[in-house]
Amino acid sequence: MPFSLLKYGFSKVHPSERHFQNLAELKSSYDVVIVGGGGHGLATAYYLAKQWGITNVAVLEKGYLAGGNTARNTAIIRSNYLTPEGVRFYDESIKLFQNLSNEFDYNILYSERGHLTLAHTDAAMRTSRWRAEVNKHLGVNSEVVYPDELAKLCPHLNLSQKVRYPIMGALHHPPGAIARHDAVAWGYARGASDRGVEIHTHTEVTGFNFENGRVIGVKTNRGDIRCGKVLQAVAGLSSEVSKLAGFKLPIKSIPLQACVSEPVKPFLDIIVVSGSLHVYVSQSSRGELVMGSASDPYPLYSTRSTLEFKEELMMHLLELFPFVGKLKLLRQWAGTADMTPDFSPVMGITPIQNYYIDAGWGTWGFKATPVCGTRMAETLATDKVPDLIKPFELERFYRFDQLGERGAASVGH
Ligand code: FAD
Ligand code: PYC
Repeated sequence: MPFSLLKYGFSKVHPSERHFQNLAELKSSYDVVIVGGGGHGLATAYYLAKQWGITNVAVLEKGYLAGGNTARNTAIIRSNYLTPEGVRFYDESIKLFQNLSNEFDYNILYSERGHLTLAHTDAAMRTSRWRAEVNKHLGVNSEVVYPDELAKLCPHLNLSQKVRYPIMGALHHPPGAIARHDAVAWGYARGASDRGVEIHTHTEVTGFNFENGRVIGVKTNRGDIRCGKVLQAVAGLSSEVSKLAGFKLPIKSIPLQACVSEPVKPFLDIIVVSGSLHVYVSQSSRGELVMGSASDPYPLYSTRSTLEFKEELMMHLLELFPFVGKLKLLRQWAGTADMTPDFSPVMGITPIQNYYIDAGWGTWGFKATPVCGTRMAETLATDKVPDLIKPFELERFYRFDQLGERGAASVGH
C-alpha cells in the first residue's frame, strides 16, 4: 500500500494534492519538447527524468492535464494479444503497472480481476484458441474455458442456449485488470514535475521550425520555443499534428464512445468482453458499470455522444445480463481513436530528424502507458529504437510488414 495513503488517512488535515508545479513562463529552449500531456507524454517525461537524467524537458498540453483519451478510456489492462510482438509488449506494461502505486507512492487503484473474451461462433472459438496458444508460449496466462467454467468465473452471465447468440466458450486471461486512469496520469505528472520537468497546460503546438531537414523548435499559441528533440504524443490528433510537421501517417480517426451506469452492489468482479455482440463491461470500485461498444462507423473529429450507441450497447448488454434492465445510465462520453490499418501502434523515429512519434493508439493505448513511456524515453535518450518497440516503427507500412491485431482489439470495428 502506498505509504502516503496511510499518512493521509491518519492525518488531521487533508490538503488537496498538487499534481504538478504551475509555471507561468515558458523557457526559450528545452532539450526535449513533448507535444501532448496525456498519459503517454507524461510517462515519457517521467522516465526521461528518472532513468536518463534528462530534465530540461517541457510537456506542452493544449487543454487541461490528461483531458484527452487518457480521461475517456475504460481503463482495461491486459496482454492477451494475438501477435508475439504485441503479447511481449503489453505483458511488459502489465509488469510495470503492477508496481506503479508503490513507485509513485500514490494509489492508482490497480485491480487485477481477470478478463473474459466471450466466443459465440466457431470462428471466435478458433481465435480464442490461437490467442491462448500464443500467450502461453510467451509465458502469459490465458486459457480457453467452456460454459461450466464460465458459470463459476461469472455466475451472473446468461449462459442459456436459448438466446440469439449462445456463448460457446471464452478466452480467460487472469492478469486482466483495471486502474484509475486519471491517477496514472497524475502519478506520472507529479513524478516528472518533482524531477524538474515543466508541464504547461493550455499551450497548443501550432507548427514546427526546421533547419536542414531537422526539427529545431516548436511554434505555440504562447510563442516559439527552440528544442533539441520533439516527441509527438497526441493520440486522437496524430495525423493533424504530423501534417504540421510535414509527413503523413496511415491513420484515420474514429469516435469511440463509452458510458457508466449508476452505482450498484458489486456483482461483477471480472471484465467481460464480447467482440461478436459489440459490448464490454466491468464494474468499478464505486459500483458503476463501465461499458462500451463498437467504434462509430465513420471517421470524425467530434466527441459528441449518440443515442444509437446507447441503444445498441444496451440491446447487447441485456443479452448477457438480462437483470440489469432497470439500471440507469449516469454519464456518456466519447474520445477519438487513431486507427492504423493493422490495429497496432506506431512508435519510434520519423522521416524528420530529431522528431519522434508515439501514435496509432486506437482503442487500446491506455494499457501501454508505462511500457510506452519507458521505451520512448530510451529512444529519445539514446537515439536507438529498443528491440521491444522496433516492430511498431512507422517504417513497417513501407515494408508491407504489418502486425495484425484486429482479432485481439476487444472493441468491434
Ligand atoms: P491522450 O490522453 O489523448 O493525450 C494526448 C494529448 O495531446 C491530449 O490531451 C490533447 O489535448 C493533446 N494535444 C493534441 N494536439 C495537441 C497540440 N497541437 N498541442 C498540444 N497538445 C495537443 N485503451 C486501453 O488500453 N484500454 C481501454 O479500456 C480503453 N478504452 C477506451 C475507451 C474509449 C471510449 C476511448 C476513446 C479510448 C479507449 N482506450 C483504451 C484507448 C486509450 O484511451 C488511448 O489509446 C490512450 O489514452 C492514449 O493516451 P495518450 O496519452 O497517447 O493520448
Ligand atoms: O483494449 O482492452 C482494450 C479495450 C477495451 C475497450 C476498449 N479498449
